[in-house]
Amino acid sequence: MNADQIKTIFAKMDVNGDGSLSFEEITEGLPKVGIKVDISKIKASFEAVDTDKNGSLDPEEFVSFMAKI
Ligand SMILES: [Ca+2]
Ligand SMILES: [Ca+2]
Repeated sequence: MNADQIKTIFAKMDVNGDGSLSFEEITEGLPKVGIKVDISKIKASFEAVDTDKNGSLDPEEFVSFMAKI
């Protein structure tokens, strides 16, 4: 998956348009882009890449997230 594809997925999943992805947006959004969700795995990856611990993923954190799942 390249940077453009990840950017497109990010925009699709950012339902409230605040420029970051909450845990809910991730769990609800991944199935929509054809990615199977395993909640425990997603939660672990989410926490691992949320480096500023603000409970949501900015585009940069999301790139790390996509590399993990
Ligand atoms: Ca959002
Ligand atoms: Ca964050």
